[in-house]
Amino acid sequence: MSTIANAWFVPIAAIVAAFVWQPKAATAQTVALIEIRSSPETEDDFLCWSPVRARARLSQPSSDDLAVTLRGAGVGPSAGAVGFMAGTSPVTRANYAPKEELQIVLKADGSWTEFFLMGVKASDGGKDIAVRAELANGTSIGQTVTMVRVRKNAEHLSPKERNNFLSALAQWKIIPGLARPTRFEDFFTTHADAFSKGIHSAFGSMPSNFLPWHRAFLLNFERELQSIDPTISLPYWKFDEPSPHLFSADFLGAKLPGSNEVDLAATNPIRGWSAPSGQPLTRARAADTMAPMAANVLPALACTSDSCPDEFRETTDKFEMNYHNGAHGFILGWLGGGASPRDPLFFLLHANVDRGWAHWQQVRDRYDSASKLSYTPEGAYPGSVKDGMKEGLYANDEMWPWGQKQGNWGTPNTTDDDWLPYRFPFPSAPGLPLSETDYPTPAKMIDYMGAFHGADLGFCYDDVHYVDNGPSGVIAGEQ
Ligand SMILES: [Cu+2]
Repeated sequence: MSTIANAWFVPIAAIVAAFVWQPKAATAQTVALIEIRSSPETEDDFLCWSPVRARARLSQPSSDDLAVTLRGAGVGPSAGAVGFMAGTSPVTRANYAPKEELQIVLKADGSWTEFFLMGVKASDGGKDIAVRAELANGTSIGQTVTMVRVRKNAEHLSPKERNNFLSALAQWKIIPGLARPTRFEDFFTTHADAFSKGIHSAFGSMPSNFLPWHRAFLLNFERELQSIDPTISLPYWKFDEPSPHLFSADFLGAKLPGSNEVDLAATNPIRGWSAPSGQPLTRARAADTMAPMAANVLPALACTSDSCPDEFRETTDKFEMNYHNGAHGFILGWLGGGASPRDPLFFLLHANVDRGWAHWQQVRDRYDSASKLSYTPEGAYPGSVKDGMKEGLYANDEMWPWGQKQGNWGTPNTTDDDWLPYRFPFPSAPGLPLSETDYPTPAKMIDYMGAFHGADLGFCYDDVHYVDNGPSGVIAGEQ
């Protein structure tokens, strides 16, 4: 009688399956909503390597929960990629383990199910990844798009990325004779004033906030470029390698033979780049075929747990005096003196110095700003200059020009109390920390990936990942 029993069993099973697998949630009216950084805005849907909170829900209540698989689908062969982690308890560097896909249950009552999302492969100049909720049969019932927006080696930018960057930069091109200074000129003036207040420690033996101040300065610059085009990230000039693409007429310019002038192609958006006086951009040396200071630079920018300095103090001195000064001194021209931030290469040079700091932080695990291994001086300015250090240098101090206070700032070993008369409101970015009222301190700049405090600042480098093994740590398949 087993045949009869089986004949009955199959249709019953089919009816049960139909009941279970065709809940109202799968009908045309009900879709899955996915929010990155747990907000409905899409302006904040940009990722770096850091895990960010995300969530999904059914668009309307249903009779049953619905199991879906979250998966990232790149558009095109050079698209970026994302990883997923389950749950709501914070992801740390110790438990970081992104998966290619994640099964979650969308609740029948339409409430949110939380998870974590992180970049595992950089995007190519735009939002090129769809994060989808798929049914068991592969049908997508909802998606949102995102970009893994990371700072890349300028030498390897795609034509699209290069053009996006140059086109935004061109909006700040100085037009000689124009009465109103451009935003680029504001950056130049600010750096010049900061220089005179001791932002570079070359004036004495005291520690300086050179690294965190420039990290904030670069982020300020990058966020304002992103307000022109949100797909932009600041590229870096990897100055220990030849960079013929970067130093070409189609990018930041090729030095003309026998002259210090820089050739920019007729189609280059920044063609005509000049000082307010009309003086054209000048560089004394070309970095297209040779690697400046390769022997000197490489050990610091690619140091290992054996060769990286242990403490911040030694690290910052090396980065500033040896590598940063060396790179400026190699190119010369505008980069060799006080006009240096008038050459856009300044920002790419400093991005590489900052990347070197980020690499050191990664190798040594130096994200805890309360430790003098990560930064010194720790704590906040004690209200005394007996130790020769002033407000603005300590980990928890506000830094000019972004804080509420002005002047008497960061000048070691002097009684100078000049007050600088203006401040920059730090530009806010959708969904990210730092703003006009949440101004940068050294401590906030140190933990830029949120490795210690949990909130990333919205930038990262292509080869400095959230954990040492980086995207190669992605585990294929379901969790
Ligand atoms: Cu510099």
